[in-house]
Amino acid sequence: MAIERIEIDLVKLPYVHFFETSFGRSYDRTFGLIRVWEDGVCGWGECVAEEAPLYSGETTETAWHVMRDFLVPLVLGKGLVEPEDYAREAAVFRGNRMAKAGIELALWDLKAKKAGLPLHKLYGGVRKEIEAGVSCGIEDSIPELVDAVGRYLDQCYKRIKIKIKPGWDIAACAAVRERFPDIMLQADANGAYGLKDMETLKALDAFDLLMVEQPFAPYDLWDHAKLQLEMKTPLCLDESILSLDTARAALEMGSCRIVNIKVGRVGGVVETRRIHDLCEARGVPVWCGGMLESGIGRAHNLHVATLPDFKLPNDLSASRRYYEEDLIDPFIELSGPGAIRVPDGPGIGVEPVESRVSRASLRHEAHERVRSTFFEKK
Ligand code: OSB
Ligand code: MG
Repeated sequence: MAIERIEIDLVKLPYVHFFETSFGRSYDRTFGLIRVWEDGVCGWGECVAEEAPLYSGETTETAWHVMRDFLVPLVLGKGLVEPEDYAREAAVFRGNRMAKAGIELALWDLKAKKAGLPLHKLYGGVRKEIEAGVSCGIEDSIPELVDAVGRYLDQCYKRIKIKIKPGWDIAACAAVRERFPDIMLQADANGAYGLKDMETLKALDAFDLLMVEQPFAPYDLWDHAKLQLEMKTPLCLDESILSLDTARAALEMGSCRIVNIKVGRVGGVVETRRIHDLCEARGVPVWCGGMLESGIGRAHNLHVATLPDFKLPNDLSASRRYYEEDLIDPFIELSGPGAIRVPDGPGIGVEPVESRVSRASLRHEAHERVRSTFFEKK
């Protein structure tokens, strides 16, 4: 069989509360949704590229362009169905990993649905519940941050991550740690620091953090290695880890002791599993990062986080932490203190609600299987 039809949507959802990082503040999220159809069965994927090229060089519009003009024709033109075949063929195109991952995720969901299995079974996952965590943005004041952390703890989250940037770091960590001496706490800089900030970063050792995430720029593995030598807190890399090769370089250079894996950032589940297996073999724990996904991307993340080396709490929270009305039914909720049960239905195991998707959609395209001269020339 072959994929007969691919639909792509550009969707916009408002956040329940603004989300601010060292990149700036946002009030809503625009992202891609992908549907692949084979024989009446639909696989769903989410493309996590953001509106502006801040976290990554990709944007919603570059991802749309790459999906529509290269990846969709590749799948339809070559009759690809298997996610591994697609990943191998899509690798001829450089970069654009979030665009690649969005389509690969849809193919994984389809494959699992055809097999009647939840994705975590297909992946060889080892747990029924994953450890949840919440990522707290920068607030207008430190008391507001401490209050926000307190509310998440009241909702039974067990691991809190706070965003830091120059001028919102030591005081923020000190205030949260003073009010909540025993919680699992970590900090994420999204690459906002440079070598001149070594002393500030070293001072974070005082707050008993689980890790400090991505202090320096994505390409800067070398300076992370220098900083890690001088800090007792483990460094974790997020933006730097783009592929198996960058993960291997980071581990061999000593740039981090923990790896954040995001399926979108590394280009799909095939590459995710390669990175996971490398880290596991080298005794380096990983955890699943988030991109404020809707329930569709979030459900995909839940399944990925069942792999054995996902040993630290993930940036995976309930639907209501992000959105008033998530796109799926039922919403994702905590199943117990600091935990989320992984859905057990076929594929992602949650139902996207088509009416909510079309209400949130800014743009929709459907592409049918036609002969592609672009690929026939090769
Ligand atoms: O650095 O982990 C990050 C959101 C958008 C872009 C980058 C990051 C984040 C988050 C949100 O921290 C994590 C989540 O989805 O809960
Ligand atoms: Mg991060």
